[in-house]
Amino acid sequence: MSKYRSQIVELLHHNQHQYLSGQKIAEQLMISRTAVWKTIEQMKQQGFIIDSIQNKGHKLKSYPAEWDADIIQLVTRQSAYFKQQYVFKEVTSTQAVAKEKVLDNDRPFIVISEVQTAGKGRFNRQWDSQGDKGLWMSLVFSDEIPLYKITTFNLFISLAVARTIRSVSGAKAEVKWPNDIYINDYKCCGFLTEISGHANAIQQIICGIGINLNHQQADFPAELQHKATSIKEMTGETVDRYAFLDSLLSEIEHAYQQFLTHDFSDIKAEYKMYSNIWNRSLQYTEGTRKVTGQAVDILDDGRLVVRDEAGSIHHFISADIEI
Ligand code: BT5
Repeated sequence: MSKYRSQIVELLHHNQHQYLSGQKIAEQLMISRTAVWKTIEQMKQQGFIIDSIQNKGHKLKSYPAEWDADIIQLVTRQSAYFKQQYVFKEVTSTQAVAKEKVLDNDRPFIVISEVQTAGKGRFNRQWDSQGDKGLWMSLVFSDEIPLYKITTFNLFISLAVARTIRSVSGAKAEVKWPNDIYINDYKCCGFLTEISGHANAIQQIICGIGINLNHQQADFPAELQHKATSIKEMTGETVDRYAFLDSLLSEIEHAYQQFLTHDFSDIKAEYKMYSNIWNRSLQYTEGTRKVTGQAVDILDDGRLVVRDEAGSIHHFISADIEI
């Protein structure tokens, strides 16, 4: 791969509204015009759509369908928090890779993969993660956090994901307590939070997020077709993965700072407005406990309060809810 690729990607990325001449690129990077031309030809072969017109120059029209490490680096470079990213074509699970990397990395980082061959949900369930359709990523947060706070982490993050989907696509994304995002009662995102630390405090949070961006219904395996959706399926518009990632990271960073410095009670009113479980009778399962009833509140520590059909009150830490 050309050693000038990342610099040329950056120049074209920042000048998408205009043609940049080979001469200008060569001068800016202090390289030969032949090197520019060769690199651009290589990029085209790798899936970049670049309009090249003689005497006018080159204009980037669209990105490769697969995640491109150079563009991810440009997007994540805006991040005030995550300073390192690992981009893969295929892994078993970004969560598994993040857990390996956390052993010798005490700074916040991101793991993204095009495909996961063994993406996982909670309790070792499977997460369907096909190539070039979604965003499969693990975020590693690295701060000393008192143990009692962790029960509200998912609530802050889910609000950030729902806000991003709404602002980028206009789709009415709703939070399904404790760790899913739904659109029109179909699941389009799930996440999984794991922690490492010692007896009194958490040192790292490894948060795996899966978001269906550009699937069509037929792309989902049969068993998911009646319950999964993607943003594109709901809006009809293809989601620009890089713009989405950019917005998502800034929403998540903002939510994470809020999580560190505020209590859940400060965002509870907004969280409740984004939530899709109120005023409906649903089935709640936690371990062997099954309750049918209506959610009536969320406590400040993140526990859900459900009133069953006989009027008794139940508290849940992390139930599965059938919608
Ligand atoms: C979750 O678990 O929803 C957490 C999913 C986390 C996935 C991310 S992707 C990046 C990172 N790396 C990983 O390996 N995992 C994380 P849970 O609440 O247990 O829901 C799992 C259930 O969701 C499955 O049993 C299916 O019914 C359903 N499901 C599986 N794949 C789906 C998909 N792509 N879209 C919607 N629903 C899906």
